[in-house]
Amino acid sequence: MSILLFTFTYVDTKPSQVTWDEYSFKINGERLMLFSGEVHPYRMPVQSLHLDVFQKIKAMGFNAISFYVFWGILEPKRGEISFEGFRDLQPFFDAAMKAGIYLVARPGPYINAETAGGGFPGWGTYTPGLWRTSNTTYLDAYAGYIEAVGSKIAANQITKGGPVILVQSENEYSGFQPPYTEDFDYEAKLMQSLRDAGITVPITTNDAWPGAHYTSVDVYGYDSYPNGFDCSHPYTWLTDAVPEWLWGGHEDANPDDLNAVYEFQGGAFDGWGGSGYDTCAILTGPEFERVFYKNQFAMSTTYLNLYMIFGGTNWGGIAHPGVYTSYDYGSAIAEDRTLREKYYELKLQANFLAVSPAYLTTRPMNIYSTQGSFTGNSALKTTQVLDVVGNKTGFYVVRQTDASTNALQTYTLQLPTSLGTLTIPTIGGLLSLNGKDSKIHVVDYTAGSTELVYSTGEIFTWATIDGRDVIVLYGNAGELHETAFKFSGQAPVARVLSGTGTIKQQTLSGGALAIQYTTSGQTVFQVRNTLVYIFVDRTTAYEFWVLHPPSNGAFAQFNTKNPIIIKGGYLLRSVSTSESTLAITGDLNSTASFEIIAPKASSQKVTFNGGTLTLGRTSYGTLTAKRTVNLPSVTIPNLSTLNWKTADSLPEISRTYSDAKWTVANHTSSINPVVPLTSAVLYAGDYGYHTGNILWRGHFAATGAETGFTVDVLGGSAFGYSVWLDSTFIGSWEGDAVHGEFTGTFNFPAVLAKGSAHVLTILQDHMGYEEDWTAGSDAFKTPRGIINYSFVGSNSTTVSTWKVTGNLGGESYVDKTRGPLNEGGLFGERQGWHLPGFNDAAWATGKPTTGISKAGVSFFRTTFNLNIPKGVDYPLALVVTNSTTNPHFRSQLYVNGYQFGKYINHIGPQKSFPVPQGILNYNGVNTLAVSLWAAGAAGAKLDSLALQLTAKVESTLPAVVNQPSPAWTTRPGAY
Ligand code: IPT
Repeated sequence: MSILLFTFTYVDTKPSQVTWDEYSFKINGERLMLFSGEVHPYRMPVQSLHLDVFQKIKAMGFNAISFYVFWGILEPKRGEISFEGFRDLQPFFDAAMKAGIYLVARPGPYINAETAGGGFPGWGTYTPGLWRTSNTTYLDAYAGYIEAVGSKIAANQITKGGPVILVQSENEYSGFQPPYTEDFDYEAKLMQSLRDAGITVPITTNDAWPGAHYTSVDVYGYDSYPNGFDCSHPYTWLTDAVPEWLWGGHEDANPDDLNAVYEFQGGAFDGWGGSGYDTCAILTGPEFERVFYKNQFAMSTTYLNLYMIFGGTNWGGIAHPGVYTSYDYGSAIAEDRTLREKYYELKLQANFLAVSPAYLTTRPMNIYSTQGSFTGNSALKTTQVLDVVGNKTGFYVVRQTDASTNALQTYTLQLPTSLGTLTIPTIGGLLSLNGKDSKIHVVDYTAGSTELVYSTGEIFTWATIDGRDVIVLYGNAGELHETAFKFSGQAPVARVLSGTGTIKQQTLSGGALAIQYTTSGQTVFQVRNTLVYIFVDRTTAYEFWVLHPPSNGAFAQFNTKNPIIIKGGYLLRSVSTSESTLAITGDLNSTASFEIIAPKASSQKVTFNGGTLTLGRTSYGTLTAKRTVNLPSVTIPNLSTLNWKTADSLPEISRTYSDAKWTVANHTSSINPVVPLTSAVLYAGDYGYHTGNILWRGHFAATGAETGFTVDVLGGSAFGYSVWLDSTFIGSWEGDAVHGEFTGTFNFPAVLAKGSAHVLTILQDHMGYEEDWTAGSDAFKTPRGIINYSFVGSNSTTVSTWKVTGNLGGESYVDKTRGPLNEGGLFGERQGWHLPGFNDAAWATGKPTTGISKAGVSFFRTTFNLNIPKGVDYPLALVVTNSTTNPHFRSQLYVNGYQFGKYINHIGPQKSFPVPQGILNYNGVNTLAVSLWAAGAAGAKLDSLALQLTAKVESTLPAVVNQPSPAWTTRPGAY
């Protein structure tokens, strides 16, 4: 008898490149603060611009980018997955490698993200079985997608020499529609699908709050949006908005992992009829960043992802009904890729954490005992965050108890230090904290060979350059601060080398020199020969950059060693050194005065964007240089004087129009959770039309008794519809910001002859499918179409045939380059009139600012040239003005075939539609097409339409390659 011996060896397949413990992630064994920003590849279709955005994120001191993948655009027809055109993810991965920034991939399958269907494909709306559960119909539905996208992500993992370090499973699997609850089977199966696709890096998930859902992932974490989304009250903060409870939530959910925040509010979305993204940028402005992000640092957060850092654009049909074309999000990097003040504030925080390794092994020591502690002032809360591994350094995060107050508080700090408990400032006076502000004061903090006993002035960065420690400290203008450093031997004396600031100094018993200063402008002082302090006010601190020359090898751009500190410039992207030359690249929007702190040997010569700088030297040895900005003037075409052509885009209402090629809407049942009320199912999605405008035609024979038509149409918030009886317009629901569904009654103009044949034509807007935030709700299946209808005055009238059309081809969409959501069902779109190269010679002359004089839809086309020189970044936007005289119309703006604007005149708020370079051809001809749907009998026009520069920046923007924009070709079978 033989005995079979099985030896089970546990093979740890988890890669050594990404590990973690209760404090932080480690990459290649090294702890790091992962400071990350959210970017969505599909919201920036110009793939060559990813690198620009990534370099900007990296220049802030961030080291990671988190991104969603939108299933619905990759698999618009079940089983046909395409990465064509802007959908190819490889340029996104490659840009991250070039910028030297890690990626966190979030492929869903559910993503939310204010994206149509929350990322689910349109065909999901007629696929049976509950989605976001372990129902096999759903598991089967996503299998192909996860396999395809998973393997693309897998090929770009850090283990394969790529930038991907983490992969998220699901998204906010946190809320469940009763009777459904968290489906552990689904959770396990989805993770397995990701593993099967080749994902080996740690799998994460983002609970909507620390509610301990889906804790079976490797590194659980949570989301937080403490200031909410009401951008119309941008100065209103909740009084208790600063949430200490998140720490306890984290400790309950996953005490063995770091405190990871996979989404923290970086802005806010804005909906139809909203107040606009400038207000969202105020709601989540620099004050918000200081208070709320520092509160996360008070809870030892070592993975922090800001949603969004660059929002981009809901071009085509990307949006769900809750948002409009812009997805600017009020983010640090605006939709036109310019930098908001928020960006510069983040740069201060990210750089501090990047040079504070002691932070990576901290614990908050006094959660819920923060009020009044260390300051004796109950109007303040101070969290003590101690390095419990190094057992030396402390971080004291001070903020207002009432987060919403604007009142200034003064205080002293009683802090335990290596020199005993000190009352700071030790030289007298008081510290102060503005309303809506927060500071991190450090204790026993190491900066090179310098030991700071404490510093109330916040640290921007420090570096040891040529054997000398340079520390950059900052505070609000006019604030009193104190910083003390240890010395041994004879007490040194600090002396001011430059600047208008004065200092007071005093030695402390135990061997420390305390220096008191007021932050304003820039002042430099020196202690012995080895220590240079630069103290600046906040806005001066904004001007500083810390850059690292690339090292060698595959991950050269990820280098964090050999920092070079440079003051000046709108944006500094990179430094490199070769022999004795330091090469800086960056962008300017005004003349720059640089101050460069770099090793002497490698900065004998300094170039900026390739041109040699004339160098000066400060008394304390740093380099100075001036560089005038070069902002060439350009001519932007005046759209109102161009030759415009126009054609009717609603021939469907003419007597001679044939709908023979339309889809017959003849289904008698639907799996849709919204149970059909009509005998023929009139949900556009059930017939494969999932985006843009939808047209319905109902053929009926009159009884002679009908006096009108009542119809209940569902399209999503801000949708509208118009109804024609034969060729006669009988009315519209023009839409408002609130209604996603509306029942309207439309009177017939005259009695219809008994037995006469008629057709009702209904044009409706489809605002995108709803999200599916609550798992088990199947809310994304909410149909778009006709929910119910009846004839007024005649119960017996029946529609003999309903027909429907949306975009040409439906799920077998025509334009594989611009993707499945770019075109809707307007006649002009089905014909390809929005595309470059369409021959409009036979069209009439007519401008969108002349418009149309009746209800209906018109198309307008023109072309123009641009000639914008290289070396600048001059973003452009199509700008409309708001009309009050002809209020009810909807327009779509197409640039070189890409739909980059959906304007609803009477709902708003968006009037400026940024169109990125690469969609716009900056050196050649461009085609602009405009659709205009007038919902009232009087017609409508655009009051104005202009192409405008939104900024002028001299730039080392990486070369922009125009996104392919295939020209019109015959569309076989177009109707
Ligand atoms: C959180 C989602 O995860 C994200 O996809 C996005 O929708 C974001 O919100 C808001 O912009 S959901 C959270 C606000 C409950």
